[in-house]
Parts: sequence; C-alpha cells; structure tokens
Amino acid sequence: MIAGQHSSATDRACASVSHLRGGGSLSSSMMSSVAFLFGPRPPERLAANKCPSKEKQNTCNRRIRDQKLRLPFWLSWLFRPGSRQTENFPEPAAAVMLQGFDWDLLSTRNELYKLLHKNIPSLAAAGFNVIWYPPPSASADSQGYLPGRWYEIPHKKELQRAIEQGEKFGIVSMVDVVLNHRTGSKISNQTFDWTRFEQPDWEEWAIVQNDWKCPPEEHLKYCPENCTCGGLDTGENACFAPDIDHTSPRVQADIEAWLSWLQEAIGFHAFRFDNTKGYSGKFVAKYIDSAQPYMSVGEFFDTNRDLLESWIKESEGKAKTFDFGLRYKLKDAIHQDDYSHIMDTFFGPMIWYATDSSVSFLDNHDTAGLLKDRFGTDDQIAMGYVFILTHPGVPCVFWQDWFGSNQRTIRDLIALRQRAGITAHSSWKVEAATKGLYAGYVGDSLAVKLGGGEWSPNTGKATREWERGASGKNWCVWIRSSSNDKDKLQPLDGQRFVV
Ligand SMILES: [Ca+2]
Repeated sequence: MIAGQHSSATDRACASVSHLRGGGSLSSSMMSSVAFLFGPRPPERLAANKCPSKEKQNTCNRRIRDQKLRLPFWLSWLFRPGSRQTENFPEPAAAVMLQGFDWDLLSTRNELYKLLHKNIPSLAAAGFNVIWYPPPSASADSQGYLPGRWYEIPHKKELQRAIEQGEKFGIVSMVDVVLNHRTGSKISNQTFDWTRFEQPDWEEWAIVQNDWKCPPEEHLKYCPENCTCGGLDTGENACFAPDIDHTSPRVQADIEAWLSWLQEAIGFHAFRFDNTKGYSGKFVAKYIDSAQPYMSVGEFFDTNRDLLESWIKESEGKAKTFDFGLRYKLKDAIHQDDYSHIMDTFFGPMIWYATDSSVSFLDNHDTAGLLKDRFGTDDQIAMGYVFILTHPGVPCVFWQDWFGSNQRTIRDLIALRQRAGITAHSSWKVEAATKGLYAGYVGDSLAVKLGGGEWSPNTGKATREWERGASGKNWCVWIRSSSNDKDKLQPLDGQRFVV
C-alpha cells in the first residue's frame, strides 16, 4: 500500500475525523527545516532481488553465495566485498563490549564523540573490541531514541572521526538502531498529526493501524480508523511515537537501505536493535540477512525464558540479546550474599539456556538513568564484573563503570579473560552457589569465587595448580598455572597483575 493509493473519498473522510483530534504532541523542533545532505533512496529502486547500485549488487551476490555455502554469519561478513579495514577485528565470540555513553552524555553528542575518539587507544589497550554508540540520527528528543530523519546525522564529522580511530585500533563500532517507532517531520493533511516522515519519505501508510497514543489520549491512534494505515503491529506498541509497520515491503526496503548506508557511508559494523519487543524478531533476522553486520544484539527487556527463547527463535539466532536475567539475579545474589539466585534457570541468566545469545551487563543508560536502578556500590559493582568478565556470553561494560573507581579491576579482569581464552561460548561449571559463596570454573583455565565463604581450586591438590590472578573484597579469580605466562605478568600491590 502506498501513499498514492489514497482515494479522495478516504482523504475527505479521514480529514473529517481528524480535525476533532487536535494537533500533534511532539516537539516543535521537528518543524525545523534542515537541508537534506543525504536524500533517501527511491524505494522502488530497492525492491527485493534488485541490486540498483554496485554496493547493493555486492550485497545480493554475497547473500546468494552464503545461502549456497551456508557460511557462518561472521565468516561471510569478514570476507565481504569492500569491507573497510576489518582485518584487525577479532572473531565475535571474543568480543568485549563497552557501552560508549550514559544517559547524560546522550544530549552532548559533540563532546561524547570527541571523548570516545580521545579514549580509543586506551580502550583498545584495555582489551575492548566493540563500542556501542547511541542512535545517531536527528531525533525529537535530545537523547536520540525518538529518531526522525534517519539520514540526518548531527555531528557527523566527529562521529566518523571516532569510528575511524576505532578501526585503526581494531575496535568495531556498533550503532544503536531504533526501528520500532519513528517521529514525523511534518503534520499530515490526512491525519492532522505528525505522520509525514522525511529521509526516507513516508506517510501514514508506513505506520501500524493499531498505533495507540499515551494517556490521556490512550483512546486515540496516530492514524485514525478511516485513514489508510499499514498492517497490525507485530509487537508491542510504543505510545509515545508512531510505530513502524514492518510488514510493509517498502518499509523493509528502506530499513535495509539505511542499515547499509550506516555501514558503508558512516562506518558502523555492528547493530544494537532498540526495543525488540516492539516488532517481530523475524524482521530483525531479515535485516541482518541483508546487512550482514559483524555482530548484532537486541534489547528484549525481559527475564522470562519462554519469551526470550521465543524471540531468539523468531530472529533465527542471528542477533544476541541482553541478558537481563543475569543482571537482575546477579544483583540479588550480591546484595543478599546469597548466590543461589544465580541458579534460577527460568528468570535467571541466559547463559544457562542460551549461552551463545547472551550479552551480559550490569547497568546501561536506562537502569542507571531514568530507572535509577544502579547495580550497587563500587564493591558490589566490582563483584558483578568479576562474574560477567570471567563467564561466557559477550560482556558489556557500562560507560560510568569504566570511568569510575573500578577501572583497574575491570582492566585486570578483561586481561585475565583474554589470557585464559574465555569466549562467549566457554563452558561453565558451578562448584557452589549458596549463602555466602559462589564458586565455579570457566573453560579450562579460570576459577572464580564470590562471597566471604572459604573456597580454593587448589584445595586437596598435591601441587599448586592454580595461581591467583586478581582479587578484591569478597572475590578472587584464579588462572591455571599452565595458562599463566609469567614473563608477561607484572605483580601489582601483591595481589593483582596486568597483562
Ligand atoms: Ca510496535
């Protein structure tokens, strides 16, 4: 369904209802007119199985080849035609992520991008190899989570400078893509609401038909009943902005074109899909098939195993997802000094049942921002990182934690993880998870203890097989002696070392 298919009768009927509804509620900043530096690609040129440009032709050829060969996703990405300076990037299972922002920094992008550029060398030296950037497009809010003109990138020069610096140091730049909803640039003469979108240009045909607004207008839709809207939402509704209709082939083509542009024109190599409860995971799989990023992670804000497994299945396992179960159970365990919480295999860590899909974290811009639900004190945060930086899953360090008092601990733990060869897929064996003690082995080379209880991997052994790698208040990490290249280990304060 396209805008040109509106009948004049529909338009009149639509307008007759719409005039009763009042004006839009979005920021007046959306009315500002800014010159288009990058016009949207005509959607008809990007129809399925069409390859209108050289880059798109390459993408199509690659997809066909990979389907025939059934190559692993990351492998086909590595050898894709025209990839930029990607030979320094590690295999994705070895990724250690940094969330490159917090809530407050979102509204000062210019400074954030400069800060990232400045810190790239030290972040690379610390072992980070993926940095998650915030949504880059022009947005109705100052944080970027109400994007409007997708191709308008504020402070683009500074952003690209940071990304290019990352590439030089082997760091993958992950872009946060908000695809559940979008804010219009102009008021529609169909809906009398903010449903005219620019870059790419859409009308109300591109938003879902059951697109309810927030209280006190929860009984109203962005697109009234007798207007020509898209299909039904395939996920949850975001009441604060029009929800995108992902069932529309034209919407799908425009999303794929934009994701390709973010890679080829801006330099991103990985995706973080915002609010993946908002639309079916099958579309995430489709977009990843088209873009073939280095890595993807979805934000499915839930701890329910059934729901998470369902989303992973829908998205065909092509995107990882943040491990909210681990975050909340680990927080409970450390706060209550009761590590049995970690053993919850339904509302607990995804690394129990979907290890390959887990991106572990303690805090993010939401929990530490508007939710005001910080993981804990500095000591509790250190214990949290002891767990996620030694265990399987892809660990993601929060910006405030890296620039806080635990930086040295985090750096030592990343060094231990990488020296021991721990990856997203490493095996994990729990020795104790009780009141006052968590103890376990990860892979063949790390042993970990949390809590004040007594435990050592050397207990009962004739020889001292395990060396203490790092330790702090109520935690200790050991590395198997054979994994410990002592020539490269420099003792620090008698307890810790850096590599
Ligand atoms: Ca939705």
